[in-house]
Amino acid sequence: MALEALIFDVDGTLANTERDGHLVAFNKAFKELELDWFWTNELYHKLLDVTGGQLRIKHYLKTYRPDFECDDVDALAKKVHALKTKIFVRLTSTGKIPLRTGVARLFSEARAAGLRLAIATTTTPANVDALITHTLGTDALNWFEVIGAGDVVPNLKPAGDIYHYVLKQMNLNADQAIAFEDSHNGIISSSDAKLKTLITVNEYTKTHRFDGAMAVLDHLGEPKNKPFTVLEGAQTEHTYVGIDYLQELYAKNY
Ligand code: XBP
Ligand code: MG
Repeated sequence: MALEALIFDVDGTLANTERDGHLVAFNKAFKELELDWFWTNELYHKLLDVTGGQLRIKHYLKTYRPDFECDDVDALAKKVHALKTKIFVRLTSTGKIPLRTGVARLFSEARAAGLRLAIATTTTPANVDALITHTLGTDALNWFEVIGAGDVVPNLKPAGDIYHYVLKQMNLNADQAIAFEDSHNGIISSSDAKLKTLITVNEYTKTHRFDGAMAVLDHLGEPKNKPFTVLEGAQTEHTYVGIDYLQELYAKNY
């Protein structure tokens, strides 16, 4: 078998969308709808255990606001979430949600090397389209053979559904691909589909457990001036995630 494809999570992996985008958008939506809710960064860190914006809102109400009176929590969560998505999409066009270190470079190296690319995320499809378009250009949507997002599958991460879906769409076995994730829920999901996973942590996930990861890095690194640090896994001579490093990981792990 040979490495054929790279499958990327979005939130926290391609960009710090949670801190720079989703949290900001949630709070703006609450304000616009005159709800007396405000999520601090500290609270949001905890709320991230629950994936999916609507489920996160409902979890918040149940756990932190049992006093809040509402006849139809599902309808309210849907309404708040729809507005939050609009705000998030708007935010992506301001340039305030940049891609993480090394992401754009890795996409272009992977394309040049003939690797197939895909996305596997639990976020709303409109968010992915907007982020990719505004950071890489409209044409970049075509770089991804499959964009598996949100509700195309019944169960969000940590369930493995979205990775199973993407592999099936690409007609690939797990041992032909590598997954890129940033969180515990993410690697539980990719591992369920038997994918080996490379982790780049962020401020919300640096204390997570990543059992079974090929390596845990602080970021993907850049060749000239920004080497990555290996936080867990075998040390390497490589200083950034390029095709050679991925082939090294692939050979060691599959
Ligand atoms: C991402 C999420 C998402 C986003 C918001 O998890 O948890 O819920 O926070 O997206 P992962 P929506 O990175 O593991 O895919 O509000 O559109 O659901
Ligand atoms: Mg993520």
